[in-house]
Amino acid sequence: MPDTLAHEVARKSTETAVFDVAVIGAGFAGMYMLHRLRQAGFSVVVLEAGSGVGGTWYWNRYPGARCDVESMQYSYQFSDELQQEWDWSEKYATQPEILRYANHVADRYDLLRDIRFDARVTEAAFDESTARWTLTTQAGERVTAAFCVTAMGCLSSANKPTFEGLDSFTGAVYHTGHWPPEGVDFTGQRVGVIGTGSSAIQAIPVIAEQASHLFVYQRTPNYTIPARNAPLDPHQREAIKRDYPNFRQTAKQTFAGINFNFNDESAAGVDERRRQEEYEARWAHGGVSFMGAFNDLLFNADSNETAAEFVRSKIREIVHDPAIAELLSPHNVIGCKRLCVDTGYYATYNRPNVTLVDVSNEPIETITPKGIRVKGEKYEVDAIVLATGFDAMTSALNSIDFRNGEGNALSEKWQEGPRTYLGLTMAGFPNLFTITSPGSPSVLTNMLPSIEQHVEWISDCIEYMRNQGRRRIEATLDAENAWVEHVTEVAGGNLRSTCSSWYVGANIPGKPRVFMPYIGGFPMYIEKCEEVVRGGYEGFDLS
Ligand code: NA7
Repeated sequence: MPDTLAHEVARKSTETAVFDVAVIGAGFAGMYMLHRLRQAGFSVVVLEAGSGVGGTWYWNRYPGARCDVESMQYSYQFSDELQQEWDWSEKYATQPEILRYANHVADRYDLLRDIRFDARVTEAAFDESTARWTLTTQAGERVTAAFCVTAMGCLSSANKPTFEGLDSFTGAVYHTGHWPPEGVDFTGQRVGVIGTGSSAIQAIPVIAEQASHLFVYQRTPNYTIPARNAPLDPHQREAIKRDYPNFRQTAKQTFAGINFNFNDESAAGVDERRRQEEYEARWAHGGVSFMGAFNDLLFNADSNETAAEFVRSKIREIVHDPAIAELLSPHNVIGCKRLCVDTGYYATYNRPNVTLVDVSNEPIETITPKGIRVKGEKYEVDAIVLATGFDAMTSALNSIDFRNGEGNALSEKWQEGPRTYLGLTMAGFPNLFTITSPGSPSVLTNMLPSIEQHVEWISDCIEYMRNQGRRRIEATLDAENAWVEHVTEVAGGNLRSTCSSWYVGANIPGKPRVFMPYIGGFPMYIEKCEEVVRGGYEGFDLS
């Protein structure tokens, strides 16, 4: 451990403040990392680009923003008092409620005193002679720490495609992932939404109710399942709370770390009547558990097609105009891109003030001062909403100039795609830990338990080093190579690696095509992490 007990200098000082651990990001990962390390007696600073806690839920304030994991599961479990005292109001929590929860946690554990807001880290350099990281923010503030932990989220770096003429547009332009905190009232406005991913699918029904006219520019349709959201029944909520430890434990034993009813029959092994019955029940229940209808939906293309066709039949049932229904119907593998969850999405296209514009064959031609031009046709709009997603999983890390002791950049190491050991560390970058990075289950699981598992692993590791009198830890290249090979091999057997999704970086021109998250399942991943610890941090050099 570092020679000094950390001491903080005044924020505006020109001196470099000294800590045991520097954490980047104050979302759910950074907040728990701070709490856990502080409990273990370490001095910690958290550097956060935003002006408040909450990460994803701080930035994504677009209309209709909600979590697609049920609220009783999308919450911390590290403290039973915390999970007992908080009452979620709906089956799926809204963004404002999740942000209130994040602030409640920050207050409850007195986290704010160690978080520096409006502090965007731009550089991080490791010094071999001291075995310490020095982090520099955009404002020129510097901190040094024995360990650096990144907690920047997987979907935090907005993808803003370059549309010709966008700068000339005289109205307002918003990105769903950087929504103004004060909100936007579209009443009486003509609005253009570009994109039909998860964010757009949540925002479109809400914007359509406000706008005088809504134009939706769709390049690729997506599958979405009704949420069937409702206020939480207090009796049900209390029943879960009484059984919370078991409830959480069962969730950890599932592939995605989420409790939902998984049917262990194969779609290929049952008849059409049985398939329809199961799909109907799942459609009526709502949410992502639709993909748990049969056990082979992500492994057998024919089985998958039965589920896909069921959703298309629902679209045809809901949407009155058959041509619009066809345009809204995806023909790729269902669940390959992340399944969306909506409230009234398809029915929104029956409204007279909503127009679906197909940009699948010909992209948006140009943005003009007054609107959007597609195939020679001009659509006058007052505001444009870019619901164009994120440069997922790698961009937040690559946006910081991480340099190791030899001056080599992390972005160079990742030029051909991300390479990590367990999605937690990288060979060549000592004393650097990354929470829910590529190579870990992260976005394929319920993020909260995944975050907690990473935070606890990292914290235990740093404690172990202190107890053993070690100052430097680095993943070996062999261990990293073996893990990357394993991650790639597991992905190969799953239909999810076959389509052009952000999981493989396909939404960003020029990004290397690598299936980034680990798709071996949460239990298998936890077992691997624990095995590494049991083996005395197998695959790491400690000195
Ligand atoms: P997504 O799911 O990446 O969706 C982005 C959407 O924007 C998608 O429909 C894209 O079409 C569309 N897009 C991107 N660039 C363009 C251009 N240049 N022209 C037209 N349309 C474009 O992001 P979300 O924010 O909705 O959701 C991200 C995750 O957050 C989601 O998976 C959940 O996990 C929560 P494309 O499909 O690329 O043709």
